[in-house]
Amino acid sequence: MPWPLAVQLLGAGTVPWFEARDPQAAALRAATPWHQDEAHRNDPGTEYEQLSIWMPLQEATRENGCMRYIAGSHEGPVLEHRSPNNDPRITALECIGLFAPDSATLCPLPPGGAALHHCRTLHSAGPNQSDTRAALTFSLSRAGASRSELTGYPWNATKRTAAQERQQAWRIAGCRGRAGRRAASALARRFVPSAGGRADVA
Ligand SMILES: O=C(O)CCC(=O)C(=O)O
Repeated sequence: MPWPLAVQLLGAGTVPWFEARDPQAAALRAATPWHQDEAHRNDPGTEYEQLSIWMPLQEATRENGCMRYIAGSHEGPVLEHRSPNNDPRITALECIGLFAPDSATLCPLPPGGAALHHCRTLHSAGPNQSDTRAALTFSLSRAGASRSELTGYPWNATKRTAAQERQQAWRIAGCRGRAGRRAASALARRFVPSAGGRADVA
């Protein structure tokens, strides 16, 4: 369902970008910081056409942290962001650019409802003061035009999240694996079977 909807809005070539579950259970009462999803993009050189579909798994109210949006912000630039508490291990970003949080539109939703936002829409979710709160986010993106002058957002250069560490470890392991395979086939080339079937050094 989210995919055809996103294709209608963004056009052909729209593909799933990420899915997330936002639990914000009772133990996690803090608000989701104000941010623009595009600030998370770390694939420089292209324009972004991305939208997110946020679906609460129960009624979303002010008390359990419904979404809130700054109307019209999708038409502006990506404002400055940083890692919350300046901690690069945190995946979230918070907007530290100039905007008026007091002008936010709250978006309570009934069960089964959904809210859509563009990747430049400034948004946040209020703190959860209830004992249940869960939501799903489906984010979809269309390949934007190539623009070499778009060099990426500086706050992403210093991120060191657990996911990035895992990816890095996986890449290193992958390289070792390839290097290992190259070494193995080089060795295999040096050992050619002799007429008697015994492997000899060539
Ligand atoms: O559910 C939340 O707390 C925030 C979700 C969000 O920021 C998003 O879907 O982009």
